Amino acid sequence: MSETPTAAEVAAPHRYTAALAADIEARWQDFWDANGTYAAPNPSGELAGDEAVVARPKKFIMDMFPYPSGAGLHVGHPLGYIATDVYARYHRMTGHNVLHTLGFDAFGLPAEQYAVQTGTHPRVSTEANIENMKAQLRRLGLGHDKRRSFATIEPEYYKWTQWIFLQIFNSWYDPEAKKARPIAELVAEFEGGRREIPGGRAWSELNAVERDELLGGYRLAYASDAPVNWCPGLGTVLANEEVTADGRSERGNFPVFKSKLRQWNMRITAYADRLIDDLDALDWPEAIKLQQRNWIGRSEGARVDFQVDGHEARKITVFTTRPDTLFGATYMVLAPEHDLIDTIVPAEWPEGTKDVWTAGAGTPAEAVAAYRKQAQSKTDVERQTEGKDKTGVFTGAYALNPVTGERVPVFVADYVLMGYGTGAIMAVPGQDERDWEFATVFELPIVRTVQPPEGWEGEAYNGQGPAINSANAELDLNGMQIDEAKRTVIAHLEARGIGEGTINFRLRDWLFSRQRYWGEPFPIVYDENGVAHALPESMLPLELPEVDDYTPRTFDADDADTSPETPLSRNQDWVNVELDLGDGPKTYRRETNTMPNWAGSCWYELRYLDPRNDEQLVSADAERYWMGPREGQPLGGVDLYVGGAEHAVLHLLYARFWSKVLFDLGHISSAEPFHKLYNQGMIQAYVYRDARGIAVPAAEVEEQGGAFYYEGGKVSRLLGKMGKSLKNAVTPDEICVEYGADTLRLYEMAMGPLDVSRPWDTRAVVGQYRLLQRLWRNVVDENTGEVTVVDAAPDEATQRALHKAIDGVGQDMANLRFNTAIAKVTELNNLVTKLPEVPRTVAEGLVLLIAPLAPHIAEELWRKLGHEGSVVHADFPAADPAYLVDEAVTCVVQIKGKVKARLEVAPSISDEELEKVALADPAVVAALGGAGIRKVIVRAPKLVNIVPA
Ligand code: ANZ
Repeated sequence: MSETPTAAEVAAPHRYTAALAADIEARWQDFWDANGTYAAPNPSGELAGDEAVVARPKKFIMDMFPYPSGAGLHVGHPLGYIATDVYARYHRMTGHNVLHTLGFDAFGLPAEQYAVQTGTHPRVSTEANIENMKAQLRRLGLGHDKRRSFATIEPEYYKWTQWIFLQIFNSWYDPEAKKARPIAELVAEFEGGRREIPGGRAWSELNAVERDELLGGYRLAYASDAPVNWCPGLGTVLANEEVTADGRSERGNFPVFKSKLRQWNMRITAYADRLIDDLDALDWPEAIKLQQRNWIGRSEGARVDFQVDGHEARKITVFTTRPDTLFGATYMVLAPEHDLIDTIVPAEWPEGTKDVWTAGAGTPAEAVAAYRKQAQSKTDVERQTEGKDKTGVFTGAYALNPVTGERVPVFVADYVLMGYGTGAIMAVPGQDERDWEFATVFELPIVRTVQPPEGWEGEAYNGQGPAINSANAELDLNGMQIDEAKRTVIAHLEARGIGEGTINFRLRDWLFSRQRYWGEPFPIVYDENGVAHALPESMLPLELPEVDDYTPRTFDADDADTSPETPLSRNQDWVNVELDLGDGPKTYRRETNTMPNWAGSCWYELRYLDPRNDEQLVSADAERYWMGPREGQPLGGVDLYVGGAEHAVLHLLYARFWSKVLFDLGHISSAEPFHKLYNQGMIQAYVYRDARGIAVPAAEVEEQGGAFYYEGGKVSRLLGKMGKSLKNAVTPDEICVEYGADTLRLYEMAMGPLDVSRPWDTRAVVGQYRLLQRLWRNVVDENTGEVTVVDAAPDEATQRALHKAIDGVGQDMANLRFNTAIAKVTELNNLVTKLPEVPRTVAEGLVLLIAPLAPHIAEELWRKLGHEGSVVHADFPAADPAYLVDEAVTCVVQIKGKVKARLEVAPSISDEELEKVALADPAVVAALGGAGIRKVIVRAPKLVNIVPA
């Protein structure tokens, strides 16, 4: 935009231009801030407000809050923010109390990595990024209640993240009550002898360490030495959800290894059933529900114990979904990480060992050790890939099949994963494809236990059919179909105490510690015995200490034999702390891991409700009002949550889990955080690459005759993501300068259905700018700036067009169809442009319809039209149903081919109805003169032909 006015601007000084838009937008943004236009009142407390507004139905409309990246926003980011804003504005205008705000998810790796590169403290860079992003967002005219905004790095916020951690740490899941309960109640049950302690000892006989271990097996947050995903390249461990399908870190793309490290976990698996079942009550895209169900992965089956031959006290427990195939279990497999291996491996290869079983090793121990080493470097996915040659070694041990009594060899093989079921399987090559491949390579017996169809040969059969080869003296499955055979076997095993029906989940507990600086410190200290203690609430927040060196210790990305070193551990002054936790002052060691960056986003919706409360994480009143259960939302939750589909199993699963724990413990009334979820599409952009495949700046590419050139060289063009690294980012700031925020908002909403990805095209933005220019001209004289509307009533056709638009736009907005809403507004606006004079009611209707989409120009015009208040709280117009019925059409009534009457009828009239109306018409009655009727031919709605008798 040039500073000097163009000829057109001189000719028409009051035209809607970018300069005028900038002026209007800045003024109204200031007005909104000064007047708290978007402040949503709570029913009580610090944010209490107008009772009449509180009495309205509520709408809590939320975006997935952003990570304040140093790159700032490109035009792809605000797509969802604009959509929720339009939706929120529409609901304000239709009589709702609307809570809409936005905070910042500000802990996380990028700030830390940037800090490592530049030496800037992560807080400093993060706060600067937040300021930058706030300015960018303000420019878009988003109607946020800014009193409710916060960043997760603020100690006043993470105090409550830590507090929730302690709630989780101090509770256990009671499978009978099917809910979390305080750990103190469990201790009381142990103490009072109402609950048996495994091993049969009394609570009073246990020392502190034993008690801690016992309770650790119940707590919903617990430390354990399980194998975890260790990423030497990042210097931290990662949750399963943060590891890609090919076994690398989602962030940074480094290799990830299974390594045994003592880490904090969240017992999310206790909630597996409820996390699946409660999906039914949620209004979420089916695809996301399915992803969650698959991720949780509920499988019904059985656990079966196999006695290890020659080891009275040792048994191998397997999980199987096909207990009916037990007679066909001809060998067993343990995962390479399985604990039992070392205890069952004999010194020598036993008699009968085949050469292919030993991998050429001299002893079973050597074979197993070498095989384990090799397996460690493979990812779970590589290990499970179908069609891969099956590998493994014999452990030298045998187990006894509990129904055939046969000795079956026990192998170690990496196609069995430690993290699933029991980490051990009974192998049934007759029915399982993987086992068939393995049995073939290792020359193991194959026994079919389900009758395959005729001609089925050379491969496993996993279809339906009657059981065969499945009988002993006490149990006969032969002839049974699979389901009946399963039930029968399970009953048989349960009666003998060697197995039971069980449900297994793919979901693992959530690994909750990270070896990073930039995260929430754990409110945990350890005593001299290594027993973990919760810090008392009065010591929260436990602030992240200032350190000189917050660099995480990273390692050679491929070196699995490393272990993490936390930045906080280098700070001994902070680590060692004298505390009185009730038994006198003692020295404790602080936990030096930090929480994963998911922690802050697990509960932020609750804090929006009551952001400055330092007594409670949220007041009961505010929580019940905004989130509580109601009709159609039996589990409560946010009314609309918009964000990308990439969060299907991370954030959305974790947040649901935390909600359920808080709900169980009575802190909140909503068992689900997000009632309605909507995934917006992505804004894509063209990526131009040179001959080497390197992205070149998209803005500098020129098109000539259908080909693309950069600095004279030909480049290729493909649709891809928008972003700095692909050199194709367009910022909202540039578009605001060129056209104004209202145009940008309209363009983003007009690009297509909200849930569909769409390519950005800067050249097309001007179309929406022209819409606003025409709207402006329909109300304001471009030369004088005077309002030109007249008080005359609109004609019938305009009235119909207006009410049709009102009806359609309202429905579209209520259903997030903003692109079609804009099409309807455009159509009406174009029609109004052709009127000789614009009636006030039509102009006002147009302004109100566009107000949620283009709020600044709507405010300006509303004010110019003489209204005192803000258009934000004006009523959205209501359509008059009288104008919605279609216009009448003329029907010709003939008698013997001669026109006798013309009738005005509805276009949708039926043949029967039309015939009745025609025969009752006075002109027709007169023309018939009492003659009878032989025949009536009806072609609704246009023609009735009567043939008299
Ligand atoms: C015997 C059997 C016979 C099996 C048969 C399948 C078919 P889902 O449905 O995914 O739960 N399995 C159990 N634990 C395993 C582990 N840690 N790593 C790899 N495989 C494992 O699959 C459960 C089935 O996968 C189990 O049932 C077991 O093989 C295998 F005709 O047992 B089955």
